[in-house]
Amino acid sequence: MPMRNYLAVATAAVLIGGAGTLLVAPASASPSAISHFDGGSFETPTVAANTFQGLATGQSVGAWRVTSGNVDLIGAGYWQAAEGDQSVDLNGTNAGAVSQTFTTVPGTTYMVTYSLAGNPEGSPNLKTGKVLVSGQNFQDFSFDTTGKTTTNMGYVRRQVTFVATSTSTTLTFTSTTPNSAWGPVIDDVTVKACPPPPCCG
Ligand SMILES: [Ca+2]
Ligand SMILES: [Ca+2]
Repeated sequence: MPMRNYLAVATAAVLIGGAGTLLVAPASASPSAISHFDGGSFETPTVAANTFQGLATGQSVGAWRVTSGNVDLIGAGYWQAAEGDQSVDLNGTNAGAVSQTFTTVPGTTYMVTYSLAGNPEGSPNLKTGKVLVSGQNFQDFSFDTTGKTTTNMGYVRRQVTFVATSTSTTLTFTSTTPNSAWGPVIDDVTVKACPPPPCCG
């Protein structure tokens, strides 16, 4: 078993090395491939079914990072996800935020779409939060959980567009629901570069 693992790692290293050689070839390539937007459905890491995991500031949720307070990563079956199995309660035991930094092309318009609901298990009924782009407030959102349940979350689809001003952009979802363990819920975040106008209907 240990030897098999060793061989697998060695093989992977060789393959990565080969790909690296190809990437290096165009000497004039732009210098900024930090990352691409990823993990918008919050499916990794996998949380045990019918449970959730609290994550504090500085901890990772796949490609995201908790950047203030704390959040809960909700496992399959605990409540309905908008896409896949998992979603995020932006209030862990109190208001939190998740952020992701990804590569962008300055001057290009990007469309962010996401699914929004609220943790139906506690007050207040009206959950509030914000979408920030590189620290600037781009959208206030709210969701009323009146009549919603864990099996009828009532997700709505929202969108925000921004024009990139830098080779990297940080997208943040933050709760503004204070003094509560039951916050806004997000899932299925996508980021797409828009074609030249008119676009992004
Ligand atoms: Ca999901
Ligand atoms: Ca919570």
